[in-house]
Amino acid sequence: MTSSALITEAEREQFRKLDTPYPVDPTAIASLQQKGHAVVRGLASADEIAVYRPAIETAVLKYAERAAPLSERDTYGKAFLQVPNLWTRNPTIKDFVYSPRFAKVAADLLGVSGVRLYHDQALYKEPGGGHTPWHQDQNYWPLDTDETVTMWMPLVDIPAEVGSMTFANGSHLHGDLGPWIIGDESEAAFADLVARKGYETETHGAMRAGDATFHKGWTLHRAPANNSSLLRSVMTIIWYADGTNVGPVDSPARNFDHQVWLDGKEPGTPADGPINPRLWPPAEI
Ligand SMILES: O=C(O)CCC(=O)C(=O)O
Repeated sequence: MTSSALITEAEREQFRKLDTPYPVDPTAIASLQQKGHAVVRGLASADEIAVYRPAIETAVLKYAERAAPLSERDTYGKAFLQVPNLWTRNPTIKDFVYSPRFAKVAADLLGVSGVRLYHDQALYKEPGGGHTPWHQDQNYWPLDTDETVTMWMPLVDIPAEVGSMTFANGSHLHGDLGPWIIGDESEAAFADLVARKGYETETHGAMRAGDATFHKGWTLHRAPANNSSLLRSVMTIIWYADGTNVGPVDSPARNFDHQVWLDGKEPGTPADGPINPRLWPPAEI
């Protein structure tokens, strides 16, 4: 059974849970730890993606109706349509984001016993969409840990000419590499830093729907422009190690995240607010 149009209600229910285990290859764990990123192929099947993609796509395209034309956006705005915390708005997407399979893979890659949800976001790079500038995610996150990870999963097959992200190997081992949040300045400053420090760069290239890359919060990364006619449909989920405290709120970007994603909880107290559920181990285990 391969065509989404042929999925019965019973099969839809079966694919819905995304709770069957995925044994993580030790080379992927070593790659995440040493290089700061890893690829995990076939983490979700084509049939599973067929269950979730319509719900995610509908939410993103609804948001896109309010977006300015590409030509009127800045570099960050041209990079993608960014729609966060879809799980709070749609029960089907909640099943995807709450997937025990995905959360367990995140915990295994990080080498921790449990993870909490930071947030999800759809990142759809439109045809003609610009490059995603070099940046470090954790500049935005007031979390008192380095044990953070993002899953980046295409919901369509992505050919090499569209491309997936490029990572600077080992950059996560140096923590905060500069104050730049994503934009023209971060692209220029981090491109210069990658060249000066001699970081090797690596991409996992073409990806199938349901493959995923994982990268740590301090890993420098970027993505190429989309010069094709394909809508690059990607869903992401970010987790951090269970037991993490809220970290310093020391920049406007972190102030925003603190209020929106961490319920404004006091720095130094557990990051366990109402929209940061522990997803591995699941509550009943
Ligand atoms: O999707 C992209 O182009 C970039 C994604 C990204 O930067 C991230 O998931 O941290």
